[in-house]
Amino acid sequence: MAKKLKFPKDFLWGGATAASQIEGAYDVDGKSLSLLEMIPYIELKDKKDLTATRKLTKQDLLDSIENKKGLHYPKRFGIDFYNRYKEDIALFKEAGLKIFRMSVAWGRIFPNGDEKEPNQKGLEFYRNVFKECKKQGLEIMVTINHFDTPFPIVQNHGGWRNRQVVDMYFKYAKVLIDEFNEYVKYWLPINEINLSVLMGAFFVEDNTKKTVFEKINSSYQDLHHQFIAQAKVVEYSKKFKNIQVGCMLANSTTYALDCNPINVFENQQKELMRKLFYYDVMIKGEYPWYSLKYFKDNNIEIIKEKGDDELLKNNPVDFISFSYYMSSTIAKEEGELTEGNLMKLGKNPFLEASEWGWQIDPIGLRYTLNQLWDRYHVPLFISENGIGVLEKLNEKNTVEDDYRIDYLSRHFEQMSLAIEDGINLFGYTMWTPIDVVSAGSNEMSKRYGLIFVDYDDYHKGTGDRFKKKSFDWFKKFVKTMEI
Ligand code: BGP
Repeated sequence: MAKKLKFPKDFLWGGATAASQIEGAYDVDGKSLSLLEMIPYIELKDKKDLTATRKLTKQDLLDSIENKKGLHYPKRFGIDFYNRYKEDIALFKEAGLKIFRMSVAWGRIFPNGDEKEPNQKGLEFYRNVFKECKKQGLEIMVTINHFDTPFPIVQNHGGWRNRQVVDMYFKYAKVLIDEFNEYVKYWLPINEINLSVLMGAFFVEDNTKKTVFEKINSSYQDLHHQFIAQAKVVEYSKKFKNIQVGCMLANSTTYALDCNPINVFENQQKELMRKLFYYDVMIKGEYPWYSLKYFKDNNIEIIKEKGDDELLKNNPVDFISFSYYMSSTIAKEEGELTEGNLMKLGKNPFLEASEWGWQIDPIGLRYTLNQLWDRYHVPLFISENGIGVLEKLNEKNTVEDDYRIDYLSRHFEQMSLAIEDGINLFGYTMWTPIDVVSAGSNEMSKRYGLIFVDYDDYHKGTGDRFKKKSFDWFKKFVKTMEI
């Protein structure tokens, strides 16, 4: 029997994408390459072991510019949204989406970062996309920087480590807000701010560091610059009545592996710097006490400019957004680890995992919403959630993706319960309404969409779009709230 869920009438149901994973047209109309477009597709023996895709040297990146090795760079091609956006936006509307989250490619607007004037061709493309969304009645959420910092900014200016990049970013962000505030109500300055420094730094330096967190450790200065860049966007947004700015984090929900107090304490402590630190800075507006101790203990010195503390204090975000895919466990003595993630943490014997080792935990979403609401009392938005699966079209030109319907239903149910708990959750954009190139493993095979796209890992195929079973299911769900 169908179960009817309770959601507010104006709840924003939608889908999320990112420029480097959908657009293609990497060298069209003046665009520069981003770091992500310089990572080749590598066939992995074990899909869950992503380490091979992480071993690029600076020379590999330089060779990729003219593709000296004849490799395939999937994010240069995406799913050809650059040319097919009208068709895609019409499908999103048909699927019942009320909001579309997308990102702008910085390299289309300021290809080298230091130009005085923006590239009009780039602005024109996004204006056309936004107009199309409005025509279809879709609300828009824009991520200003979704991992794809232009390579010239990294190569010539050293990336986010250089304070001048804050100015380059802010000039870019201001242009977007000035040009598009009438179309775009919701703005996310930096995607997954707890990972984005990494996505830039990963490939060009610090390849000696073993774990993701060792790398983040060495990147707190870059992160400080991103916090400042974001606060500047919040400050600027106050000029406009109709727009809101949110943060965006890769939410890491962790539990103690068991009730051994040693493990419970370990989880509590790890959670501070792994997760709450980021929210605390962006919502409470200052570096929290435990981070100061952490920096001292680890000899980390953050260079601040005069006025930085006030800027952070005066400009907390309007809402919290986060991606939620999985949860994991923490123990003092590390046990068996999850697979396929950038951040490998402990397995949970009570949870099943996707083919890429991501542990599926709908109740963890309700837990997370409760935790964030309790700590911050700021409106919440789930900006990514979904499941990546190996899929093929069947003879009826569709995909019977009951597992996706199950995944979504179970998460929606927990969201509705969280709203009944009293939490202000105002929207959800699934990752993703349409198959895209994977951010982490750079393949097409890891499909998340309600819509199947006929490209393989080497961008071979017609590129045609086909509705999966979940497409009709979602469309009906948005109308009836029935799972
Ligand atoms: C998030 C990113 C997205 C996205 C998603 C799924 O971290 O913001 O860009 O792709 O994860 O990850 P993947 O594509 O690696 O499966």
